[in-house]
Amino acid sequence: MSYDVKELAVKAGKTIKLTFANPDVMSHNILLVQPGMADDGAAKALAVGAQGFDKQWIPESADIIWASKLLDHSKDQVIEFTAPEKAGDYPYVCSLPGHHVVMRGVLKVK
Ligand SMILES: [Cu+2]
Repeated sequence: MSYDVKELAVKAGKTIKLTFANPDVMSHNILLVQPGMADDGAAKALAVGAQGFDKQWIPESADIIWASKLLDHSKDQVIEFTAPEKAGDYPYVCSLPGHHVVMRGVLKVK
């Protein structure tokens, strides 16, 4: 249970195309959040509680820059986004309960 890519580097403001594929038997997602907000995002996701799977474990939060769908085994999603204009380390995390502890990485914006 982890992302095979734990660090990505991109230039600020560039258009990025990212393919997120899930070869695992469990479902996973990926959320890009503001610097330092990985644990907060995961905590907010946990608070979604019983509605978790309906909401794909994506909480409402201004700190979430984008989120993938909840991907089942062997599914993938192409995510196109504009890299943040502000340089920094932007964490990405899986918001399913408990996953964020090990399922996380960093998008380095330079
Ligand atoms: Cu996960």
